Amino acid sequence: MARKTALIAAFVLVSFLWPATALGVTRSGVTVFAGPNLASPPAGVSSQADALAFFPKVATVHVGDTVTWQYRGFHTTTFSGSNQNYPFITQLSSTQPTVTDAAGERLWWAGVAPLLGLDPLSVMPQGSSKISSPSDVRNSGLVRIFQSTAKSPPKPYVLTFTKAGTYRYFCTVHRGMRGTVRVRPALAPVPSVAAHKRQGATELQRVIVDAKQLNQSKPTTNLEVLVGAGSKATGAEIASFFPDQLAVKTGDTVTFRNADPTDIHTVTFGPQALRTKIENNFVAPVGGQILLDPLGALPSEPPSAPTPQYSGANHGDGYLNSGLLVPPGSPTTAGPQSFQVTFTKPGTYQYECVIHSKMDGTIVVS
Ligand SMILES: [Cu+2]
Repeated sequence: MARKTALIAAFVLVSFLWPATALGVTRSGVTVFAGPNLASPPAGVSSQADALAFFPKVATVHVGDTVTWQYRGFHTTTFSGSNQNYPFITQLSSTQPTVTDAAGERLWWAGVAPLLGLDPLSVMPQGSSKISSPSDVRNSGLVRIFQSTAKSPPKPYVLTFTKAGTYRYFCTVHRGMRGTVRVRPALAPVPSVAAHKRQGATELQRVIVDAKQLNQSKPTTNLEVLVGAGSKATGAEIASFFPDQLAVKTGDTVTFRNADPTDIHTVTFGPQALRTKIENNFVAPVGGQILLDPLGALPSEPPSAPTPQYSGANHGDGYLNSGLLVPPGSPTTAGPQSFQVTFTKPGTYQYECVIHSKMDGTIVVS
């Protein structure tokens, strides 16, 4: 008994002499933010700006420490082990159902195009709350984001690192969004929690500088609209059309081009109620799977169709959709990067990206 007391006394004494972290005892762990902390964007930064990055990008902790991820956007924390091929959107084995447009006609994809969904690997949490090797698979999953509301933000993801090593992770939604956890032996020096916070703030400043510059994006011709803007280096993204208002003449063909290397977008014309419905249903659980609404994810015209002519009455109500436009630099097999429309009738036509809220545009045809 006395021996035990002595041991405890020795431990307490050592605890005073050594920083608690050096002994690997519980301490307040590092927090990594997935996405920005821009509750109100700073002056000069668009409210459509986002940061597809982890802050800080590198966390350095001791063996036995925890790292906590907090989500400010549609992101995951995924340690994929040796499987780097983590799909996000996936083609399912069944085909698209019959959907009719406002004119009562079947859209082209029924029974032809594969059903599109989110891959369970990306969506579902995987593994325990401890990780002991960089080859272990752990995933925060997207479920926590789906379950969150404006009033109840996503639950943080907490992992305890039990062995030294360099652990790399990414977001399955935004593959350019990567981070590292360096786990050091108990006595090795590591930056303080406060130093991690400062580093995160410095990295966010770089995003803000980029975001201000990206907001000046301009197409090279006056018949082009840039769909989004982004920087792979910092993860800065502006979910806007550049320009968001374009005046053209009857007969002009406008090219909408994804100029955002960080993300996918759509160009979707149609009445406001339809666009809102597609946006709200874009990702929806159906019978145990999470499916993408074909009205948003697939082009409204079949792949072999010529450049669509837009009169404001297409498909009975003015519906016309690009489908998913992939980021510049994607392999050509990933899908189209741009979408062309010839405007055949004077009018003011609203469109939007059904993936990003308030990513809206107008074409005025005279
Ligand atoms: Cu978008």
